[in-house]
Amino acid sequence: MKHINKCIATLALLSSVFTSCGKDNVAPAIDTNQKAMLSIQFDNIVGDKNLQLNTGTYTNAAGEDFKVSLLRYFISNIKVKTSSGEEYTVPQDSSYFLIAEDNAASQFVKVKVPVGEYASLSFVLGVDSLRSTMDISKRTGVLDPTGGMDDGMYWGWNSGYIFFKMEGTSSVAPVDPSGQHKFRYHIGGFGGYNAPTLNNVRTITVDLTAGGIAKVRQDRESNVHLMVDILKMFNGTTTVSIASNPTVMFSEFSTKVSGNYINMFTHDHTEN
Ligand SMILES: [Cu+2]
Repeated sequence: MKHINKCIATLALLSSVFTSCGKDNVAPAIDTNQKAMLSIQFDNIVGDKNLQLNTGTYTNAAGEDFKVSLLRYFISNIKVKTSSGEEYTVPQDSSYFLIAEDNAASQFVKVKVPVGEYASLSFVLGVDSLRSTMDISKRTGVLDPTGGMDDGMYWGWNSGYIFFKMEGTSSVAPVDPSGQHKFRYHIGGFGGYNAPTLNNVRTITVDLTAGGIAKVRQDRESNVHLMVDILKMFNGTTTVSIASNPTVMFSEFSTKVSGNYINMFTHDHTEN
């Protein structure tokens, strides 16, 4: 599978030397004066298959075939926690990332955290309401709605950012003017003043104990390898059918979609 190749690539990148875990079982307290890089990998998959844009054909729980042409989502507000419960919040200004399936580098989120051992991490899928309404000068980089963001992840001041965007084709989707059977899921909504009832800001917590805790040290880059199963967007509490809902944007039904995709993230392993 392709994600294994990615792992190998990651390992090569890290050029880490594997050593045994050692016997120091007592986790030291985190020291915010001593920071090192932590990498979090978002490996997009479809069930037990790697996601292949445009070429891969998949089937959802409704029995509908589909292909994916575009996948993008925002990850923000990252926190890490030690097994003893000490939590560190990455400074918010350095905590917004846009994961794009067509941009391999974007799938590795790099944050600086105190040297330490982390047993869980959490993040927001989307952009919090506070940042969504901040002055434009505070929304730079991937959040800049004016320059650089040619990927259409912004609806406008009142509606804010699109948190999760997946598009593709399916034989059960209606034919659009281009002659393609297209589906479009553009999910956002930060609970702001324009639509106070629609809020798709979702916080995801991932436990790392089973797959390997992250040991953040100087001179190394621990990589937490997450699997992101986009099939979960269709298959969950609500069975999302492409035939019934080929286009979901700023509507009440979007909360059903985000209620499903909160379960996309699982920890596979950690390269320390
Ligand atoms: Cu890996």
